[in-house]
This record gives sequence, structure tokens and C-alpha cells, in this order.
Amino acid sequence: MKQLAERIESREALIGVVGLGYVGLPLAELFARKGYKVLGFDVSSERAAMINRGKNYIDDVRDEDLKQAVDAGLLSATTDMSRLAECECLSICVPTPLGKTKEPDLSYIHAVVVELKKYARAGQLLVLESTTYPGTTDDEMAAPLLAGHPEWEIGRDIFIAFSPERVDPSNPVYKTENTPKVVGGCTPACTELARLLYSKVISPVHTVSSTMTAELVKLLENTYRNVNIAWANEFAMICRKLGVDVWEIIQAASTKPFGFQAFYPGPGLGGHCIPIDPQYLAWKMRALNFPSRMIEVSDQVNSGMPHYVVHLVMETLNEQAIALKGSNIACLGVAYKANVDDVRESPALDVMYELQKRGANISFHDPFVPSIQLGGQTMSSHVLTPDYLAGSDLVLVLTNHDGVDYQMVASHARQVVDTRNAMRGTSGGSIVRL
Ligand code: SAJ
Repeated sequence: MKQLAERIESREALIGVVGLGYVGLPLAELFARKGYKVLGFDVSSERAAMINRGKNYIDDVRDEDLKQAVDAGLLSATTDMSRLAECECLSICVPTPLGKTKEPDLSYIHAVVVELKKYARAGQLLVLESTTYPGTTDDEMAAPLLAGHPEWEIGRDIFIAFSPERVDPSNPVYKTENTPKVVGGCTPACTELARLLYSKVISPVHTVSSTMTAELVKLLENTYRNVNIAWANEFAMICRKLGVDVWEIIQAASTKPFGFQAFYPGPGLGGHCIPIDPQYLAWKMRALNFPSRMIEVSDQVNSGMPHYVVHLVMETLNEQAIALKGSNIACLGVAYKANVDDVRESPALDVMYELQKRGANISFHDPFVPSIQLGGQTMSSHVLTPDYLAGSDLVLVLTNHDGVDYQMVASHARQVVDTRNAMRGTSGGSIVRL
């Protein structure tokens, strides 16, 4: 441990980052920028080649920073997992999606553990960052490694910790470097080494007493969002039933300087974190015969929002004596949230698919997303023009990207359904809001 601590302190330790996506690449570039030599690992030879050419593909990383790190010889990437043995510290940032029936899919973690069983060596620090159910680090990473190395003792020969990633894609203020980092190890020595490693590039670092504690910190954070967004969605339905404006109420409630954080209704819950991470905890608790009612109910409310929006569109068209079937609907925004180009789990796609299945002619404009797959067809983003807007029976705002001319939408669209309150501040037009 002492030797590794000294090499971390002196920035001589070779850092490995496994998984070079929206979490791993910013972390790898950050370590390089702080003076460490970093070896990135990915299954994609295309990603590895792009990095080795100094070519960036993650919006939250600055192109020039990546190029500078690569040109300085501080950052390189490989698909050769045998080189895991060269690294002294390894941060594992691979995806943890859900399977078809919302059960955890640990296949990416398991694939890394298979390689670690071959190439991990005594003296290394291994930190899992992927969001997962409580107990994963101990049961799915530490235990299999020890089984392969019965001579090892964790905290003496190998050091293992969990540290939740907290990347908020497109957040203009909080990046990897200035987002507080939580670390929890299998033993105090593991925690201390993980604390030392991350404290060299991130401030502050907060230590907790175990890997399971660190795993649950992340699940609390994201379940908190999931449940509160579900409440905002149900509250929107209550407000529509009562004939009051949910957005006005949330704005007024936000004047309370303590004890309230605003969450907003929307067409559903997208992204590869908030809809998914709580299901990891729900799955674990069901297995322990202690189902989480809050997560189950919140998931039902959030998953029901796309259908609720489709019904709102049908009602709005009906007021104009227009049938949904055969109507032309222009959708504004398909990304899962504002100002990102990511459509993974995007509720907009669920809404568009259901409208299309019911016979509507669907088109879209999204300044961040040039094309999508919908119902097996490739669709391209329309240019937002007055003619495009006027040519539609209804304009449906599904993502509230900045930089869209919402006044032009209000002036030229015959009818707008706004699920994000993006049209606030515009004048004129016929607008129905969630
Ligand atoms: N959403 C609402 N209403 C809200 C907030 C969000 O409908 O009031 C929707 C968004 O449109 C989106 C989904 O929920 O579809 C998730 O939104 P998000 O703001 O939680 O964004 P993510 O999933 O990209 O990032 C989150 C991080 N967000 C913030 O902290 C603001 C954070 O929870 C995690 O660091 C990250 O997921 C993660 O990796 O877990």
C-alpha cells in the first residue's frame, strides 16, 4: 500500500480507465490534465483509435484538452485488456443498463471482471464507478477476484473500492473535477487509497465506511430525483383535473427559500440514469422480499407519462375537430432532456411512436439530434421554418432545448401542446400546456 500511495502522490502511478463513455473519458482526460499517464480501455476499437488520434467524441470533454493530453503522451487508449496488468490504479466506468424485464444487466461489469481475473495483479487499486445495486462491488468484483487468488487479502495485496460517478451531462457548472466525489472501500486501507487517488484530481473527496454505503449514496441521489419527478408528474395531472396551472404553482412554491426543490412535469423520464438506477435497488429489495413501494409507484407514474401526453394531444386535436389519425404532428425536441444530443430512454420517442401507431404523420425538429429511428424507419430533423410549423395540425414540444425560436412557434403553429413549459414568455398562439 505504501508504495502505491507514494506513486499516486508523486503522480507516477499509471492510471487505467475502463469504459471511455460519458463517465470514463472525462475522468481519463482529467487525470491526464493533472499530470498522470493514463491508459484508457474500451471494447470499441473505433473509440480507441479516435482517442489515439486526439479526436474527442464526448461533449463534456473539451476537444483541445483531449488533443493536448494525447499529444503530450499522457493519454492513450487500447482494446487490449491484457494491458490492465500495467496499470497501478483502475477506474471502471462501464454501462449498467436494464434488461427487457427491468432486471439489472451486469454483463459489462462481468466482462471486465473476467479480464481482471486474468490480468489483475497484487498491489493494484480497483475502483468501480458504474451505478449498481448494493453489494455488487463485494459480490461481483472482489469475491471472484479472491476466488482466483486465494493467496490475496483485500486491503493488503489488492485494494478495491466503489466511487459513484456523478456526471450530469451538459451541466455548464459541474464537471468531473468540481463535483464532490464519494469513495468507500472494502477495507479502511482501500478507502484511504481511493481517497488519495481521487483527491489528486477532484475536490472535495468524501469517504464512507464501506462499498455498499458508497453504492447506496448514488442510488439515494438518483431515486430522490426519480420519486420527485414522479410527484411533479402526478401533481400536473391533479392540476389539470382541477383546472389550474401547474407551472404557475411550481413557480410560486419555488419562492420558498428552504425545504423545497422544484421538479417539473414532463413527457416522461429519460436518460440512462434516473429511470434505470432506482430499478437496480428495487430489484435487490424484491430479492430480499422487501419491495420498495416508492420506487415501484414512481416508475408507474413516470412510465405512464408518454401515454398521458398522447391522450392530451388527442383531446387537443379533438377540440379542433381533427382526428389524430391522418393528422400532421411536428414534434419539437427528441433528446431525453434539454441541450443534449442523447435520445437513450427518451420519453419523446415513446410519445412519437404511440402517436405514429395511432395513425398520425410524425415529423420532428431537434437542433441537437440530426436523425432518429422510429418504428423501424430513419427520420431526419426538419429545419424549423414558419411553413413547417403552419403546415402541421399540431406542434408538440417534447424537449425544451435552448436556442429554439419559441416565439416563431407561437406565431406560426396552428396549435401547440407544450409538455415542458418551453413556450413561457411567448405571446399569441394557441397553447395547451401539460
Ligand atoms: N426530468 C423531469 N423533470 C425534472 C427533472 C428532470 O421530467 O424536474 C427528466 C429529464 O427531462 C430527463 C430525466 O428526467 O428526461 C433525467 O433528468 P436529469 O436532470 O436527472 O438528468 P440526467 O439523467 O442526465 O443526469 C442525472 C444527474 N442530474 C442532476 O443531478 C441534475 C444526476 O442525477 C446524476 O449525476 C446523473 O443523472 C447520473 O449519472 O446518475
